[in-house]
Amino acid sequence: MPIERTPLTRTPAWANLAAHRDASRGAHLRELFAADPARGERLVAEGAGLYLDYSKQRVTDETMRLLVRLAEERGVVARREAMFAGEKINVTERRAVLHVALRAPRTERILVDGKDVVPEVHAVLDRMSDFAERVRSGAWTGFTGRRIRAVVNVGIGGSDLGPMMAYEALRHHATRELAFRFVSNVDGTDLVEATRDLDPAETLFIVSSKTFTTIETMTNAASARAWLLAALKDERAVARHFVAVSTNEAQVRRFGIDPANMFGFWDWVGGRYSMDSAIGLSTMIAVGSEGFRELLAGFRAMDEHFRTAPLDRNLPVLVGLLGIWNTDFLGAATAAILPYDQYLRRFPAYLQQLAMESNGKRVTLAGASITDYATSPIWWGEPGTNGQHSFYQLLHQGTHLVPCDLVGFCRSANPLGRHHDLLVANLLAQGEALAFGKTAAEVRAEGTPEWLVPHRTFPGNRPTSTIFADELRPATLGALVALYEHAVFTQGVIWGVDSFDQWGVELGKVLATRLVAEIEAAAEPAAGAHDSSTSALLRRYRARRG
Ligand code: G6Q
Repeated sequence: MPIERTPLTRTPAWANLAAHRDASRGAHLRELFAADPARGERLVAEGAGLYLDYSKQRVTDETMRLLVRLAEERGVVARREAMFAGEKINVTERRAVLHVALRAPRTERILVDGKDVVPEVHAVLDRMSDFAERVRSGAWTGFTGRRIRAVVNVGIGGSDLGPMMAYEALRHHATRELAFRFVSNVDGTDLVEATRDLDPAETLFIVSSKTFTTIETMTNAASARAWLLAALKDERAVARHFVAVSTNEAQVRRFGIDPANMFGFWDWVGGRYSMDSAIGLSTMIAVGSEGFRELLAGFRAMDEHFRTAPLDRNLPVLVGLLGIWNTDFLGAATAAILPYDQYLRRFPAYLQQLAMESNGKRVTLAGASITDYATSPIWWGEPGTNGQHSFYQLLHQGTHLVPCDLVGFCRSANPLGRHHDLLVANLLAQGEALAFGKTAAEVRAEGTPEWLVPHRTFPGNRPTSTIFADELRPATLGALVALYEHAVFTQGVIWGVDSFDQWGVELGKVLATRLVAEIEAAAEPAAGAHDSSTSALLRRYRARRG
């Protein structure tokens, strides 16, 4: 059982940060920039092709020094090394946490329980490459000999959000010869709509499930199988139209998928950290083996940066620490991710799982309740500029403090007239407006009537970070995802939680299993089986479901 360390809020660094916050309360970003003309060039860091400008965060050099001290006191470096060394840092599940091994070069050695896992990683990657290229070229055909035209990934949570986000993000680099669909919800609508216009003879299903027991995925996969067989009327068709990505060979076999068509991974890859494992098979089919390897190289570049850059210039550490500052010292309950790139439109959904399932915890590694500090903020977001015409009002003038990460690219994948300049102008303008606002004096100077002045005033002092990269390529996406993976890791170490378990999703699953039995049973549910609200809803549903 892990031994409790000094409680976070009793560490010297935490106390110093709280005192520093109290002493510097009121310093507005307007003043910070006015007092320090070089601020916008100094409070920046670069790594793995990403440029981070955090000068519009409400921090000073002293804040950063104290935050780095906090990372040191909390043992971020030792924990990082333990992760890279394959130690079982997921303590509640007694597992190593080695998504970094998924992007390690062939020459590296990473031991788990005395066994080097790198050769296995590359063996799977090579099999994936072979399969992906056969699907792309048309060499892999469906049961009737027709080439595959549509790839449907069936998975949920970590087995869906990563591949779905990556496909959207890399669409520009993806083959247009194939359609890609992602089915996750147990709501039959998801599968029905995804397959409605597809031809079963030309459709390949990738059943992605680490455990191969997840109710949503198994239900969707069974219905997909029935859809296929209704058209092709031969059980042997399953072998040509279904492949599996899983760690559970026995279950894959039971489903009827030939283990020769199974791509494996390992218990040391967490679901939300698995988009660069075989779970990325759909991504590889979309962007090709080379594109996927470029994606891995981007992840790897950020891993190397995370491992070697000094803490005060280390992007994931900085992003993690700024999040702690905003959440725990400035009281921000949420954080927004605002990608100024349409291809990243599902990145907020991906990041929600990564951050909130990892650090949405209320006990420490040793099981002590966390009562005097906040853990993960609520992440949300939409791509710019769309959000500007909806919720940005609250960001600028609402009563909540919402730190934002603005993500943008210097070159567009689809240069079209002035579009990209307009897009980037908006990104820059929002960062500026959020930081500096518009004072009442400025509003008055425009001749605004006095009664309207408060409405037109922008307080500013709203913190943002800007993440800029040259262009959105597979390597950039890898670096961006790894940036947030390691930022979430850094925060988890500081908050003292297990970032790699997810016990919080269990209870609902157990209760749903019981409820589905009660919904489908002939007999009325026993009186008192549930609270009065659930019982009444259950009775109403049974009476009306038709
Ligand atoms: C992620 C979670 C969770 C998981 C899904 C799917 O970290 O563990 O989102 O990925 O529940 O699980 P399977 O891949 O086992 O179907």
